[in-house]
Amino acid sequence: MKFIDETVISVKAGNGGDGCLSFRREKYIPFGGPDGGDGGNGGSVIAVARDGLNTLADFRNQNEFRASNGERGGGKNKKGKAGDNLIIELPVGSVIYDDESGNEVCDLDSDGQNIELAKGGDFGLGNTRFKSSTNRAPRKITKGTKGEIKKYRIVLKVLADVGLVGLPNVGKSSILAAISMAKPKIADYEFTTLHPNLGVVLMNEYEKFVVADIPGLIKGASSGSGLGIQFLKHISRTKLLLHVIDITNNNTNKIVNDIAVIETELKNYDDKLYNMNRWYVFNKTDLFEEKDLISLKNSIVKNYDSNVYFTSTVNKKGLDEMCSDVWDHLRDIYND
Ligand SMILES: Nc1nc2c(ncn2[C@@H]2O[C@H](COP(=O)(O)OP(=O)(O)OP(=O)(O)O)[C@@H](O)[C@H]2O)c(=O)[nH]1
Ligand SMILES: [Mg+2]
Repeated sequence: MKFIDETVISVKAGNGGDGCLSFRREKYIPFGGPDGGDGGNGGSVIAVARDGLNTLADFRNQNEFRASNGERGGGKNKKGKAGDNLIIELPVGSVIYDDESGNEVCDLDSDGQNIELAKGGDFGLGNTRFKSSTNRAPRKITKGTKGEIKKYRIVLKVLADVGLVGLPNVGKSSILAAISMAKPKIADYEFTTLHPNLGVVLMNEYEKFVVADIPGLIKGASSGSGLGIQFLKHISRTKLLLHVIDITNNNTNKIVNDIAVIETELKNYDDKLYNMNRWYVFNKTDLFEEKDLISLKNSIVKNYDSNVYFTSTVNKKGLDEMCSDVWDHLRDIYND
């Protein structure tokens, strides 16, 4: 399944119009002075982010865009008409990369945000501009400059509804794999996940939500430890965080401390992310005898006042209930 839409576009800005070489020709004035006007600027190509667009599909048919050239200047000091800018509308969430260098040029993440992709050429000067006391009949003009030609790769980030966060090795990717069709790498060591993974959770034929699994965070991640916290940006626009905790060690103090580590890192990243709805997912319950699990649940749950789930990706316990609550929660938000 492909979640990320991608396209390459070529853009060409308009050339600036040349300056005009002209002299006044009027009855009874034999040696009219210079009257060549300036050219017009070339049009630029500009990308604008628009809410309501959600794919890059339109670009499959058209991937070359040209803004119009500026016109040449005219006699009687007439200025050439400027070329029109060409506006390309992109969905919010489009990230624009320079196709040659691979560098990110812009992340269009709000409606109306815009960026110039190719700058129109500057106008050339007409010969009137070169008139001076020593040269009353200049034959000099300048040409308009060329519009920029560029190539960009545009990647549309699919926005996840839900983000999975937690320490490394707690089972985030395993949960994503268990509830969606995604096939993230899963292994028994820390930092298995190096890049965010997305998965679609199908509730029924028509209803689904998108979950993002990001690399594990550790203490000090906000000051660069481990893989850092830059991946949090991928979940900063989700509606709900699922904080996954490994309960293998069966030690309430350790579990409470582990939770605090992640909460500190979220807070250090951004208050908005920290204050987002966050539910707790205590994972790896299959490693427990039923009675031990019950006493652990009793000692943990009282510490937290948001939703709490006890799950296992081995026997799939707790996951259906969690997904169904997530779906109800998202529906409430989106239907508002
Ligand atoms: N027994 C048991 N093991 C699990 C469960 N969920 C995950 N694991 C194991 O825990 C280990 C880590 O799982 P991952 O899904 O890679 O963990 P992660 O949180 O994505 O780890 P990072 O990507 O490194 O942050 C793997 O060996 C999984 O098989 C579970 O419910 N029960
Ligand atoms: Mg992982």
